[in-house]
Parts: sequence; C-alpha cells; structure tokens
Amino acid sequence: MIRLHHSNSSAAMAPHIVLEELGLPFELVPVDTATGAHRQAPYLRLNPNGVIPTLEDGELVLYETVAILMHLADTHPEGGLLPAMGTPERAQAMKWLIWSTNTLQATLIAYFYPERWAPDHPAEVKATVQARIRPMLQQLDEVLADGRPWFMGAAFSLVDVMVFMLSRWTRHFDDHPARGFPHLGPYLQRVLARPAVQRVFAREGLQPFV
Ligand SMILES: N[C@@H](CCC(=O)N[C@@H](CS)C(=O)NCC(=O)O)C(=O)O
Repeated sequence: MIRLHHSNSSAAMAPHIVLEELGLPFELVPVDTATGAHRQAPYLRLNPNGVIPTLEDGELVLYETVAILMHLADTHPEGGLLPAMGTPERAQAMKWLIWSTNTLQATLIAYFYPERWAPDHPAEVKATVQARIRPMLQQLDEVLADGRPWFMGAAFSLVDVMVFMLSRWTRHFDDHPARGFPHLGPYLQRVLARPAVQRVFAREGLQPFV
C-alpha cells in the first residue's frame, strides 16, 4: 500500500492529485504541522528536510514533490502522465517540472515563510516575492495562449499538477494572482473541474477557489 505523508493545502496536494488521477489505492498519513510533527524524529527519519510530502511505496521512501510525481508516473505508465522516454516532449515536460520546483516553488516558499528570509521585514519579503512571481506567471500564461487544453498540449500530465498547485499558492496575492491571467485563469478552472482534483479538494476540505 502506498502511504502519503500529508497535510491539507500543502505541497502534498500534487501527489494526492496524481494518486487520484491514477486511481491507485493509498493511505493518507496526516502530519500535524501545527504541533511541529514534521520537525520531530519519527518524521525526520523519513524526510531529514522536515518538509511535506513524503511517500512510502513498499520499501521505497521518497521525498521531493516532483520526484514523487515522477515515480508514480513511471511506475504507472498506463496513466499517461508523462510523455515517452527519449522524446522531445519528455524533455520539455522535464524542463517544466524542474522549473516549477526549483524556480516557481522555491520563490513562492518565501511568501509563506518570509521571516526565514528577513525576520524584521516580512512584508517586504512578501512584496518582493510577488514581484518576482509575476513574470513567471506571465511565462505560463504565454504557453497557454495558443488555446491548448493542458499545459503540454493535448494530454493532461504531471506538469498540469504542478502548475495548478503552485498557481493556487498565489490566490491571496495583492494584485496579480494566477487566476487573473487571461489564459492561465480559464486553464486553472479546467484543472479544478477534473474529478480527481475535485475529490482531493473535498478530502482536504478546501474551497473550490484557485
Ligand atoms: N522541495 C520540497 C518542499 C516542500 C515544502 O516546502 N513543503 C512545505 C509545505 S507546502 C512544508 O513542509 N513546510 C514546512 C516547513 O517548512 O516548516 C518538496 O517539493 O517536496
């Protein structure tokens, strides 16, 4: 049985969506961040970074959201969540997955923990993050401008899961949340409408708001 160490409305949303998209049996293991469970020894033994998510799949213990997504897609190729190995489409999907986590997600994290960057200036950190995120959202919007249904084209993929989750993290931005971009906004509604995403929102107790 696959076990996903999870908290609601966190980066665990991405593997949660993928598990639902693939229709796999899995167990959600709640990690209570309010009490700091992610920084205590039992969880740190699984993930020494003390961040969520972590996946257990048999003997395999895996952290890093995108690595978890790729593992699930690779072990369930029938789900078609990644293009075939060795193709230009696969290379582009890898590019976007890596960009999503090492550029978009890494920048967004400072918005949620601004005191870690400048303890005395959290408002300035949040403002800086929002300014830096804006061209990244613009970059996503430009890809979608040709009217493609999903980010990589005709097929829904792991890239959609990351773009959707991280776009949602901008929902409380002061001026330019992702949903306000002309192509990104309707696209996010398409992802939100997927039955697997709806099940995740219901289970995590989230409002249908991106
Ligand atoms: N690069 C990691 C980042 C994960 C991450 O930052 N998770 C957040 C939740 S969205 C977390 O656990 N934060 C708790 C903390 O930093 O104290 C990944 O993608 O798995």
